[in-house]
Amino acid sequence: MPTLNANPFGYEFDIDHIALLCIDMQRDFCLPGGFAESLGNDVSLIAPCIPVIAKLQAAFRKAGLPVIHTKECHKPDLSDLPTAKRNRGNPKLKIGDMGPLGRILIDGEPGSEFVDDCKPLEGELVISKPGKDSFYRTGLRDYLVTRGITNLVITGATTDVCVQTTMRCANDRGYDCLLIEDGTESYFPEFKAFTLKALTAQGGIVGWTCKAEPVLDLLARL
Ligand code: C5J
Repeated sequence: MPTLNANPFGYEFDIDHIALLCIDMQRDFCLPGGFAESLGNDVSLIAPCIPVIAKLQAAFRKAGLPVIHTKECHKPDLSDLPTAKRNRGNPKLKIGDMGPLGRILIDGEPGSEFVDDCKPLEGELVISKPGKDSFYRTGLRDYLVTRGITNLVITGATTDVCVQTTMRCANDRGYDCLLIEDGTESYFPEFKAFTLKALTAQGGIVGWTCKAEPVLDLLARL
Protein backbone atom coordinates (compact mmCIF):
# COMPACT_ATOMS: atom_id res chain seq x y z
CA MET A 1 0.00 0.00 0.00
CA PRO A 2 1.38 3.46 -0.84
CA THR A 3 2.12 5.70 2.14
CA LEU A 4 2.41 9.48 1.90
CA ASN A 5 4.52 11.51 4.25
CA ALA A 6 1.80 13.48 6.05
CA ASN A 7 0.82 15.14 9.31
CA PRO A 8 0.63 13.76 11.96
CA PHE A 9 2.07 10.53 10.47
CA GLY A 10 2.12 8.52 7.23
CA TYR A 11 -1.14 8.36 5.26
CA GLU A 12 -1.71 4.86 3.92
CA PHE A 13 -4.22 4.16 1.22
CA ASP A 14 -5.23 1.72 -1.46
CA ILE A 15 -5.16 3.34 -4.88
CA ASP A 16 -8.38 1.53 -5.90
CA HIS A 17 -10.33 3.15 -3.08
CA ILE A 18 -9.31 6.80 -3.18
CA ALA A 19 -11.00 9.88 -4.67
CA LEU A 20 -10.28 13.59 -4.94
CA LEU A 21 -12.97 15.79 -3.38
CA CYS A 22 -12.98 19.43 -4.54
CA ILE A 23 -15.18 21.56 -2.33
CA ASP A 24 -17.03 24.65 -3.57
CA MET A 25 -14.50 26.01 -6.08
CA GLN A 26 -17.22 28.34 -7.31
CA ARG A 27 -17.18 31.93 -8.47
CA ASP A 28 -19.41 32.73 -5.46
CA PHE A 29 -16.46 31.92 -3.16
CA CYS A 30 -13.48 32.80 -5.37
CA LEU A 31 -14.41 35.90 -7.39
CA PRO A 32 -15.60 39.43 -6.65
CA GLY A 33 -19.34 40.00 -6.88
CA GLY A 34 -20.48 36.72 -5.33
CA PHE A 35 -21.74 35.34 -2.03
CA ALA A 36 -18.44 35.51 -0.15
CA GLU A 37 -17.82 39.12 -1.06
CA SER A 38 -21.40 39.99 -0.06
CA LEU A 39 -20.39 38.87 3.45
CA GLY A 40 -17.42 41.26 3.42
CA ASN A 41 -14.66 38.76 2.58
CA ASP A 42 -11.51 39.41 0.53
CA VAL A 43 -11.96 36.70 -2.09
CA SER A 44 -8.45 37.21 -3.54
CA LEU A 45 -7.20 35.15 -0.58
CA ILE A 46 -8.63 31.98 -2.16
CA ALA A 47 -6.65 32.36 -5.42
CA PRO A 48 -3.44 30.49 -4.39
CA CYS A 49 -5.22 27.14 -4.10
CA ILE A 50 -6.80 27.30 -7.58
CA PRO A 51 -3.74 26.17 -9.63
CA VAL A 52 -2.89 23.54 -7.00
CA ILE A 53 -6.37 22.02 -7.24
CA ALA A 54 -6.21 22.17 -11.05
CA LYS A 55 -2.95 20.15 -10.95
CA LEU A 56 -4.44 17.58 -8.58
CA GLN A 57 -7.53 17.23 -10.76
CA ALA A 58 -5.35 16.63 -13.82
CA ALA A 59 -3.24 14.05 -11.97
CA PHE A 60 -6.23 12.13 -10.59
CA ARG A 61 -7.83 12.09 -14.05
CA LYS A 62 -4.61 10.88 -15.67
CA ALA A 63 -4.40 8.08 -13.10
CA GLY A 64 -8.04 7.13 -13.82
CA LEU A 65 -9.14 8.04 -10.29
CA PRO A 66 -12.45 9.74 -9.40
CA VAL A 67 -12.70 13.51 -9.09
CA ILE A 68 -15.76 14.74 -7.19
CA HIS A 69 -16.92 18.37 -7.10
CA THR A 70 -19.29 20.01 -4.66
CA LYS A 71 -21.04 23.34 -4.97
CA GLU A 72 -22.84 25.15 -2.21
CA CYS A 73 -26.03 26.58 -3.65
CA HIS A 74 -29.78 26.70 -3.25
CA LYS A 75 -32.82 25.99 -5.38
CA PRO A 76 -34.17 29.03 -7.26
CA ASP A 77 -37.38 28.90 -5.17
CA LEU A 78 -35.24 28.96 -1.97
CA SER A 79 -37.17 25.96 -0.60
CA ASP A 80 -33.90 24.46 0.73
CA LEU A 81 -32.71 27.69 2.35
CA PRO A 82 -33.25 28.08 6.10
CA THR A 83 -34.30 31.63 7.02
CA ALA A 84 -31.45 31.70 9.55
CA LYS A 85 -28.91 31.12 6.76
CA ARG A 86 -30.45 33.81 4.54
CA ASN A 87 -30.30 36.37 7.34
CA ARG A 88 -26.87 35.38 8.69
CA GLY A 89 -24.33 38.20 8.52
CA ASN A 90 -27.03 40.75 7.72
CA PRO A 91 -25.49 41.43 4.28
CA LYS A 92 -26.75 44.07 1.82
CA LEU A 93 -27.29 41.30 -0.74
CA LYS A 94 -28.82 38.13 0.67
CA ILE A 95 -28.87 34.62 -0.80
CA GLY A 96 -31.32 34.68 -3.71
CA ASP A 97 -30.94 38.41 -4.38
CA MET A 98 -29.63 39.58 -7.76
CA GLY A 99 -25.93 40.46 -7.69
CA PRO A 100 -23.16 41.07 -10.23
CA LEU A 101 -22.79 37.28 -10.80
CA GLY A 102 -26.54 36.60 -10.98
CA ARG A 103 -28.68 35.55 -8.04
CA ILE A 104 -26.46 35.01 -5.01
CA LEU A 105 -25.69 31.32 -4.27
CA ILE A 106 -28.46 29.97 -6.50
CA ASP A 107 -27.91 26.80 -8.50
CA GLY A 108 -27.58 27.49 -12.22
CA GLU A 109 -26.64 31.17 -11.81
CA PRO A 110 -23.22 32.32 -13.10
CA GLY A 111 -21.93 32.80 -9.53
CA SER A 112 -22.68 29.20 -8.59
CA GLU A 113 -20.55 27.84 -11.44
CA PHE A 114 -17.00 26.59 -10.94
CA VAL A 115 -14.01 28.83 -11.60
CA ASP A 116 -12.52 28.19 -15.03
CA ASP A 117 -9.45 26.27 -13.83
CA CYS A 118 -11.41 23.86 -11.62
CA LYS A 119 -14.34 22.93 -13.84
CA PRO A 120 -15.65 19.35 -13.74
CA LEU A 121 -15.22 17.18 -16.80
CA GLU A 122 -18.18 15.39 -18.34
CA GLY A 123 -19.01 12.28 -16.30
CA GLU A 124 -17.55 13.55 -13.00
CA LEU A 125 -19.86 13.72 -10.00
CA VAL A 126 -21.08 17.22 -9.18
CA ILE A 127 -22.90 17.51 -5.85
CA SER A 128 -25.12 20.54 -5.24
CA LYS A 129 -25.38 20.99 -1.50
CA PRO A 130 -27.49 23.38 0.57
CA GLY A 131 -25.21 23.24 3.60
CA LYS A 132 -21.59 23.32 4.64
CA ASP A 133 -21.46 19.53 5.10
CA SER A 134 -21.12 17.77 1.71
CA PHE A 135 -23.13 14.79 3.04
CA TYR A 136 -26.16 16.81 4.20
CA ARG A 137 -29.08 16.26 1.78
CA THR A 138 -26.79 15.01 -1.01
CA GLY A 139 -26.00 11.75 -2.77
CA LEU A 140 -22.32 11.79 -1.79
CA ARG A 141 -22.53 8.88 0.68
CA ASP A 142 -24.29 6.60 -1.85
CA TYR A 143 -21.73 7.46 -4.53
CA LEU A 144 -18.78 6.63 -2.26
CA VAL A 145 -20.35 3.40 -0.99
CA THR A 146 -21.25 2.23 -4.50
CA ARG A 147 -17.68 2.76 -5.69
CA GLY A 148 -16.04 1.35 -2.58
CA ILE A 149 -14.22 4.58 -1.81
CA THR A 150 -12.69 4.66 1.66
CA ASN A 151 -10.12 7.44 1.32
CA LEU A 152 -10.73 11.07 0.43
CA VAL A 153 -8.13 13.59 -0.66
CA ILE A 154 -9.82 16.88 0.21
CA THR A 155 -9.30 20.31 -1.34
CA GLY A 156 -11.31 23.48 -1.73
CA ALA A 157 -12.84 26.58 -0.22
CA THR A 158 -12.99 27.48 2.52
CA THR A 159 -10.70 25.65 4.92
CA ASP A 160 -12.51 26.62 8.10
CA VAL A 161 -16.08 26.34 6.84
CA CYS A 162 -17.16 23.81 4.16
CA VAL A 163 -13.83 22.00 3.96
CA GLN A 164 -13.50 21.49 7.70
CA THR A 165 -17.20 20.64 8.14
CA THR A 166 -17.07 18.06 5.35
CA MET A 167 -13.85 16.51 6.63
CA ARG A 168 -15.29 16.11 10.10
CA CYS A 169 -18.50 14.59 8.70
CA ALA A 170 -16.52 12.24 6.42
CA ASN A 171 -14.39 11.18 9.38
CA ASP A 172 -17.51 10.32 11.38
CA ARG A 173 -18.65 8.14 8.47
CA GLY A 174 -15.41 6.18 8.53
CA TYR A 175 -13.44 7.80 5.70
CA ASP A 176 -9.70 8.37 6.02
CA CYS A 177 -9.27 11.97 4.91
CA LEU A 178 -6.14 13.74 3.70
CA LEU A 179 -6.51 17.52 3.46
CA ILE A 180 -4.14 19.18 1.00
CA GLU A 181 -2.51 22.10 2.80
CA ASP A 182 -1.86 24.23 -0.31
CA GLY A 183 -5.06 23.00 -1.98
CA THR A 184 -7.31 24.88 0.41
CA GLU A 185 -7.64 28.52 1.52
CA SER A 186 -9.61 30.66 3.91
CA TYR A 187 -10.54 34.34 4.03
CA PHE A 188 -8.77 34.23 7.40
CA PRO A 189 -5.21 32.84 7.17
CA GLU A 190 -5.11 32.40 10.93
CA PHE A 191 -8.28 30.26 10.81
CA LYS A 192 -6.69 28.11 8.09
CA ALA A 193 -3.58 27.56 10.21
CA PHE A 194 -5.68 26.72 13.26
CA THR A 195 -7.93 24.35 11.29
CA LEU A 196 -4.97 22.36 9.93
CA LYS A 197 -3.67 22.00 13.48
CA ALA A 198 -7.04 21.09 14.99
CA LEU A 199 -7.80 18.42 12.41
CA THR A 200 -4.47 16.64 12.84
CA ALA A 201 -4.05 17.06 16.62
CA GLN A 202 -4.56 14.17 19.04
CA GLY A 203 -2.99 11.66 16.64
CA GLY A 204 -5.02 12.80 13.63
CA ILE A 205 -8.36 12.92 15.39
CA VAL A 206 -10.07 14.04 12.18
CA GLY A 207 -7.42 13.07 9.63
CA TRP A 208 -4.18 13.94 7.90
CA THR A 209 -2.71 16.88 5.99
CA CYS A 210 0.15 17.25 3.52
CA LYS A 211 1.12 19.48 0.60
CA ALA A 212 0.06 18.60 -2.96
CA GLU A 213 3.57 17.82 -4.14
CA PRO A 214 4.00 14.35 -2.57
CA VAL A 215 0.54 13.36 -3.85
CA LEU A 216 1.42 14.54 -7.36
CA ASP A 217 4.78 12.72 -7.21
CA LEU A 218 3.13 9.51 -6.13
CA LEU A 219 0.42 9.69 -8.80
CA ALA A 220 3.06 10.37 -11.47
CA ARG A 221 4.85 7.15 -10.48
CA LEU A 222 1.76 4.92 -10.83
C1 C5J B 1 -18.88 29.27 3.22
C2 C5J B 1 -17.78 27.44 2.12
N1 C5J B 1 -17.74 29.82 3.64
N2 C5J B 1 -17.76 26.82 0.96
N3 C5J B 1 -18.87 28.17 2.43
O1 C5J B 1 -19.95 29.74 3.53
O2 C5J B 1 -16.80 27.39 2.87
